[in-house]
Amino acid sequence: MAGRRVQIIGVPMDLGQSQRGVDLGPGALRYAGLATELRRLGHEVVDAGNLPVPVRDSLDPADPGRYRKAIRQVCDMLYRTCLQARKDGRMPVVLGGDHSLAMGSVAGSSDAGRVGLLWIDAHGDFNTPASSLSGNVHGMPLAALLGEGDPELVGIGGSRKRLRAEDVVLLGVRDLDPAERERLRASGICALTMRDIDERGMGQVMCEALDRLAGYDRLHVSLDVDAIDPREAPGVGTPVPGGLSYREAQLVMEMIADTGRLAALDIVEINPILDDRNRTARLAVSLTASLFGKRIL
Ligand code: Z70
Ligand code: MN
Ligand code: MN
Ligand code: MN
Repeated sequence: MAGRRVQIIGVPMDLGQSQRGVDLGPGALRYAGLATELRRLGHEVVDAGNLPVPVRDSLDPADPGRYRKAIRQVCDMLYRTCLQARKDGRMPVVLGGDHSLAMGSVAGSSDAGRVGLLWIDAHGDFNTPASSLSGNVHGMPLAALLGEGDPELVGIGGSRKRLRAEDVVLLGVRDLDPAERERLRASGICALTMRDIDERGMGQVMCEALDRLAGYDRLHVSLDVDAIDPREAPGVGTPVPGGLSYREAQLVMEMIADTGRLAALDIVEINPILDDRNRTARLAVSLTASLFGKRIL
């Protein structure tokens, strides 16, 4: 795991949801020392800065499309940036921003060939405009990556279905909208819920997750920080009780690191305005260190 070449890409986008402050996530992660920590572990890190993202206040708040055009443009740009990073031999580490950015980053990963996706989230993010109660695009990116929902979103990075259900494992799920839940059940996606973790323990649940992704040389990890319990990670827009403990989250990262197959990482939905002295970003940096090979012994 040591000696990876990493490219940090900030995406200060808050257009996919309604809470203000998620656009400040990239800065919070940089302040918490993300690059320093990765370098300390022996990785070579380039910070490419932030992509230009329209400031919400500069857009029409009554937009019936819920900023979908702007989100699409940002995701298309992120897609191209991730492709270029890989051409340069660098692993993208994408700092959100809200989870709608994954439509761009995962599209970039899937362009390089088969990729297994581990989507760590309290939510399913498997809504379409028809199933969504909120209309918020950050509840839709996983569906769009499977080719479902608004063509504007499905078409990010060039129109095609990016993933099949069997390429995806969801981890940490505990909050689904009614129609989203039925969609997820019908999809065939492997969803490992908090109940699975409670019954079987995180070690065994992660063994199953990695078994299911065993056939993939490259793993994309999309970490929505609201997967972690709000007691440890209060700085998120939609806290849901009963999440991953600090130790469970670290174990997830350590077990992925052991595969040696990490190909890309998103860290999304940190809201520094709602946080307690940047605690949530500091936790995310600590988890990233485990994912990049930091070991206890
Ligand atoms: C809800 C919706 C969501 C993240 C909240 C919530 C979606 N299912 N995603 N926080 N990261 O609005 O679609
Ligand atoms: Mn999410
Ligand atoms: Mn979430
Ligand atoms: Mn919810």
